[in-house]
Amino acid sequence: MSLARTRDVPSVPNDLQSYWIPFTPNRAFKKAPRLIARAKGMHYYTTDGRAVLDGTAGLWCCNAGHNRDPIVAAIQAQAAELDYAPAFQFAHPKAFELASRIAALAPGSLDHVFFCNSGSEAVDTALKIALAYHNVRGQGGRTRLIGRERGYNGVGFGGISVGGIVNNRKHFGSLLAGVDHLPHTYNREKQAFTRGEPEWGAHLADELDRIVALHDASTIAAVIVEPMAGSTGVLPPPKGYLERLRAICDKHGILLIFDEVITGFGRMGYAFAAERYGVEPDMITFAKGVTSGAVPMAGVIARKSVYDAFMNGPEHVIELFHGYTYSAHPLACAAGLATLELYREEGLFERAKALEPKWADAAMSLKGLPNVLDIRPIGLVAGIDLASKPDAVGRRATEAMEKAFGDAGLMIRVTGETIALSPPLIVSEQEIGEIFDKLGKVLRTLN
Ligand code: PXG
Repeated sequence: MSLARTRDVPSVPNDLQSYWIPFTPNRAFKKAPRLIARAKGMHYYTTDGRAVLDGTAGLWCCNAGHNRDPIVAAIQAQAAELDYAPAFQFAHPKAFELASRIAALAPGSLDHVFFCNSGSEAVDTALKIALAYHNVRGQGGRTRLIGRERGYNGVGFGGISVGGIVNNRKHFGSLLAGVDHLPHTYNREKQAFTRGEPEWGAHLADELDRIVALHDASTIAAVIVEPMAGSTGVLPPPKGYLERLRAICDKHGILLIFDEVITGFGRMGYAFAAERYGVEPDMITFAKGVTSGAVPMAGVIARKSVYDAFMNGPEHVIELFHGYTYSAHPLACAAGLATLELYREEGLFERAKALEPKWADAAMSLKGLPNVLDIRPIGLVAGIDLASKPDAVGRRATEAMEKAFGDAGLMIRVTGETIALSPPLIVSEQEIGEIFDKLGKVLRTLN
């Protein structure tokens, strides 16, 4: 069957059936597909040639804009020079170069980089490093992992266990044992229409003390939170919240992990949100923006003290039994180096910071439109909550996404009844105006 089939392949029509599309209602999509053929700068172009303004940097990843010439050239040159080198027991020069560059961007003593290929792998890697860290230090009883409600930490078993999204958890059995969750920090009554970090909510960090009192610190390995929760609808941290989490972790010898898969590489106006908040976690997970989405790449940045804890014992023995075939893949490293250079040359992190007030003003201009319940701008991100139709949660926001793409020529992202915007950091002031004009028009037409 297989040989005959292989020969037949050229005559098989290109239909929509075989591809099982991730995180997508497949049957509805295949009835009315949204297909993207190419991209440049701030725009996507559909297969029928329409330009679509990218309000989301793909899936929060194309921070430098699309198909930027220096990144394209770096990937092409790398593909011609070295396709692949074994990631274990061997290495190639660009892996070291990129690790050094990332370490230089990270705050304080976060200075060792472990490479992965996706945010999900980065999260599971950080959780495993946390468990192993305590183990090698003689505290193997520290096995509990603490996440947060409404957290999105990818789709690996570790990530969905510490994550706080019911749909990502409910079909997949009992997940990791020994996990607990902090409460999320969103309260519409106290925080609606806040620009940036809300005043209310820092006290919710103290829930960690309650969790420690319940389980005892000697059983807890790590706490993982997104500094700004992106996927579940843009939840900025309350003022002082992350500082308090850090202090409680310090008090009890618990590692603090910031999941910066979305917040890293300029999204919050800094290389990492840790810098924006002046809070140094023990590990940072990153992905997406490191290559501006051009090649899959991710990783964990660990503090020197975390790395050093493993560097005991005989020197010929592997210190951490973990890694991926494609850790630090040459194409990804080349793309990463070119991307970081572009961020530096064009000052894109600083640019995001400078644009933040204008971005927030533009986002807030939607206040008062039909069904708009809250708007949360922070960095170059905004979450816009819509009122749900009775018995159809998420339907109104999905209609907004369909109309934005189909009629208005605007890419937006939807999660539940929240619209999330996160344009490439090259967005101009005029394009910011365009994004919210187009979205405003769409919101006025929804029923
Ligand atoms: N952590 C965080 C904080 C994320 O946002 C992941 C881990 C997992 O990354 P990978 O590369 O395994 O997908 C993410 C991913 C959305 C959306 O629209 C968000 C993500 C991915 C796809 C869509 O909110 N975040």
